[in-house]
Amino acid sequence: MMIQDAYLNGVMERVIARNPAEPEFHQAVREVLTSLVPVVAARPEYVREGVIDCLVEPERIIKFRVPWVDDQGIVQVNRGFRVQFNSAIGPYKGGLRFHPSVYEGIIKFLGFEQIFKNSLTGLPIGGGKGGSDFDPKGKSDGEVMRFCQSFMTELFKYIGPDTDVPAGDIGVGAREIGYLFGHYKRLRNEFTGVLTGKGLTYGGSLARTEATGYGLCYFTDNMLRDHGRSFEGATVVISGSGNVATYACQKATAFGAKVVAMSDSNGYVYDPNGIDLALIKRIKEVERKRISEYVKEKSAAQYHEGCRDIWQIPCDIALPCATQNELDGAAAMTLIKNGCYAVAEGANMPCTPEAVSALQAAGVLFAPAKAANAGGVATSALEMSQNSMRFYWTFEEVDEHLQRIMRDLYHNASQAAAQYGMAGDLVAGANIAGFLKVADAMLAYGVV
Ligand code: NDP
Ligand code: 2IT
Repeated sequence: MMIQDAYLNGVMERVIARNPAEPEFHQAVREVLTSLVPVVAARPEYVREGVIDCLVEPERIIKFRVPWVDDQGIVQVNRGFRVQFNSAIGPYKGGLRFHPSVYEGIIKFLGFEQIFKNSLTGLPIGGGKGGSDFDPKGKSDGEVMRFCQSFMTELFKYIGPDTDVPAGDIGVGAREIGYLFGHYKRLRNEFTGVLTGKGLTYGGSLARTEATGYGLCYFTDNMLRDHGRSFEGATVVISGSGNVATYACQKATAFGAKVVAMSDSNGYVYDPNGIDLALIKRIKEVERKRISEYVKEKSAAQYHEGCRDIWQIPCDIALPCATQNELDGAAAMTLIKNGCYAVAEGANMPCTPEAVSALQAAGVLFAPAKAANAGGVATSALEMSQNSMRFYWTFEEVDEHLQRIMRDLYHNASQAAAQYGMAGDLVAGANIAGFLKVADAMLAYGVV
């Protein structure tokens, strides 16, 4: 699909030529460039000064070998990445993903998205992302520890509390952050806030664990209320059963909704009585087992093999919280047919471009990931603030900041969309509002 501006279309063609075989990165860039068509018309200096050409090229990419020894004494070799995409408005900030599907294109797409998301939070954080093709599933704690230590043995050279501050993402939770932080501290002989999502005994922030899922529901609540709706009494389907999905389920339920389905990469559970979140947490967080275990203890619930069919369950609100491109055009048509009136992205880029177009064309309220899941990284930035102060806020204080950040973010994205002639289009609004702050900082620096 052509972008309706010759200059932006040329940028897109160069991105494809320079980054071959990285479809997720192309997808993320195309969406942003498409949103920028009215911006370059109104502000030609961004084109003249090369801001957009710089924006699509990472400042730095670090790629490294990660050797480690498994429980059988056999040497395993994985690949590690850190993409330091843009530091115009603050130190690089973004999570680490450990999943077998990770390659450079995935980390680039996530790092690119992170630039705009972090800008939207209103806090001083640049964009970065990292990870590895290591699969923590089925590994012992000792194997995960040895992998994390080897990963940090290389990564520590490139990060720091004022340079680059990683955090968690898929496959990286409290356990992995503990091993990574402990090793960084040992290598540098320094106790600094170099990672976020830390445990509460060693510098973590209250409410960071809950923040992405809670923030997603705060954002969605603002969007729903702006259109005369609410979570109260709504039926909700949530994909995934990890960090984001779990706390989205908790907050949606607290807002009066009934969550009837959740999933993992193998399949989904449907519980007409409403998901028992304590049971999900026990299975996924404590026992690290498959979600299919749920139906062994819940006779009214059903398990279906295959996670993608979760969107066939009728719902009012859908919250995709698992992974990229998990909700395609056909799934969007099914949601529309079943009367779904809102979709909010908890995962990064979970809806394909075809799904987004179909949902928007049908008048379904659509909250894009950059805006809707920004509560996680925003609270990471609050963790950095607390580390700098060497002081901690209460859960309620952090949660209040988070609620205000998500409310402001919703209004900023809405207003930017309206200002550029696309009222109601939060995809365009989030891309434009996120872009403007970063682009103006880049303009101020000149060519750097
Ligand atoms: P977790 O590792 O805690 O959970 C991931 C969940 O998604 C699991 O249920 C997992 O199932 C499922 N999943 C992973 N890969 C696939 C796949 N290829 N197909 C189907 N299901 C899959 O990760 P998070 O909850 O942290 O992250 C979920 C999403 O949210 C990601 O897109 C992430 O980038 C995004 N995100 C996370 C933030 C955070 O603060 N953690 C912040 C903002 C966005 P299984 O157990 O079977 O692997
Ligand atoms: O996608 C994301 O925003 C995250 N995984 C969280 C990043 C962070 O630095 O907290």
